[in-house]
Parts: sequence; structure tokens; C-alpha cells
Amino acid sequence: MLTTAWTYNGQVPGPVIRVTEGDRVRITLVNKLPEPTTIHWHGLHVPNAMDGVPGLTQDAVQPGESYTYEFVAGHPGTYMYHSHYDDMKQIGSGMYGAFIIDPKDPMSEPHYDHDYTMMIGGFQVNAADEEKDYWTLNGRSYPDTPPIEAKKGETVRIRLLNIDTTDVHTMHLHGMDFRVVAKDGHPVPQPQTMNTVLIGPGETYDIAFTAESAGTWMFHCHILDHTMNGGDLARMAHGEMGGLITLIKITE
Ligand SMILES: [Cu+2]
Repeated sequence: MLTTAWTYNGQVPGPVIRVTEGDRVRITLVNKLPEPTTIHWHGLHVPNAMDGVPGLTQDAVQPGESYTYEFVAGHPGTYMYHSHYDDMKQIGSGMYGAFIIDPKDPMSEPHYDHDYTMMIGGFQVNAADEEKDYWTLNGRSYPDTPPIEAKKGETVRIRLLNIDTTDVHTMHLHGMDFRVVAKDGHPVPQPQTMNTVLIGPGETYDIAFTAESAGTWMFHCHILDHTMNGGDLARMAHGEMGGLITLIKITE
């Protein structure tokens, strides 16, 4: 199943923007949409004029026009960017991406053998469903979600970002626990150990775990109509899974 999306640079999510704390960042938005748009830098500390709120901090960027955002990447962590115009439609159509600021001093955060970024979103594909019917990790629904791979004993960080327009998700790991090491970009002083984290729209959690036992494990949303494609209960009854699922393959 393929669906039409509105994108940054032709992909959903848009490109991961990855910079280092203290970097000066300049991004030019060129609007090729049939309607106005802006970009909001979600969680970043930017000058007010760079905040991307149409009618409040800037005029909406009209079709064919462009606008340059410029700011300093002030504090390290996991953040995102997204449209702030006609949000339900533009974000719901794919206009979002992850924005990661690495610390200037790499020793200031723990080392992880693998670092994954996972943006949770949703699309309405079948017009008859009148609401979202395909939920996606990085723009793909299971079984098209690429697996996370690690060797036994390695450490994995997953940066979870919920850019779903309306839905909370309960991301659950089979076979192991994880620790919540950061919330909305900021390190958690005493990481909490859990196996299911509730993430609301606009929230980010960095979770980390050690690949303890070999096998193919599920990592999925536990709101179970988010693990179906096309809202198809009949197919789920026959064991077909979809939506917010990815596999974690741990090898010896
Ligand atoms: Cu969910």
C-alpha cells in the first residue's frame, strides 16, 4: 500500500537534521505546496522570530515563496521540526522530521552501540475510514518497518518522537526492560526502568536497553488498533499484524 504524502525534501519523515550543540543553523524553506506553510522547531530554544508560528511570529510562507530560519543549536537532545500551518492536514500528510543536537562534549552522555530514531505518525489512507487507518514508524507500517539489529550485550538507544496529530501510543518491548534516559531532550537524572512507555503527541522519550537475549523480539504500540493496517480487524483475526511494530533482532 502506498499513499500520497506532503514532504520535506521528498521523504517522510523529512531528513534527520543532526547538528552539534553551539552550531549556527541556517535552513531555507522553499514552499512548493499549493497552500501556505511554516516550520516550527519543536523543543528548540530559538529567537521568537524563528519560532514558525504564522500570524504570530511571521507571515505564512506563500506558495512559491521562501523563508530562511537561522538560530544557534543551544542545548543537546532529541527534538523535532514540523509544519505549523493547517497542522492537521500538513503534519497528518507527513510534514515533520527529527532534529538531533549532539552534545559538544561527547563524553557528557553515555555511549550506545546503536542509536535509532523512530518518529511515530499516522495517515488516513482509505477515504471511507474517515480517520487514520495506517500508523507508521518513520513513515512505514509493519511489515515494511526495518528491524533494529544488535549483537548480544550491545547497548541500543531509541529516540522515540510522537508526531501523531491526535493519538497517544504505548510503546512496549518484549523480552527485556528499557530505561527512559531522556524526556523532551533532557536527560532524566534517575532513569526509570520499564517495558512500556506512554508517549503523547509532541513528546519525545529516549529509551535505552542492553540486548540481553538472542532472538527476534517485538517492539510495538500496545493500543492494538494501531497494530493493524487499514483498520482491518478481519485480517488481524487471521494473525496479520501491521502499523506500529518493529522487530528487534538480537544475534549471539
Ligand atoms: Cu499507538
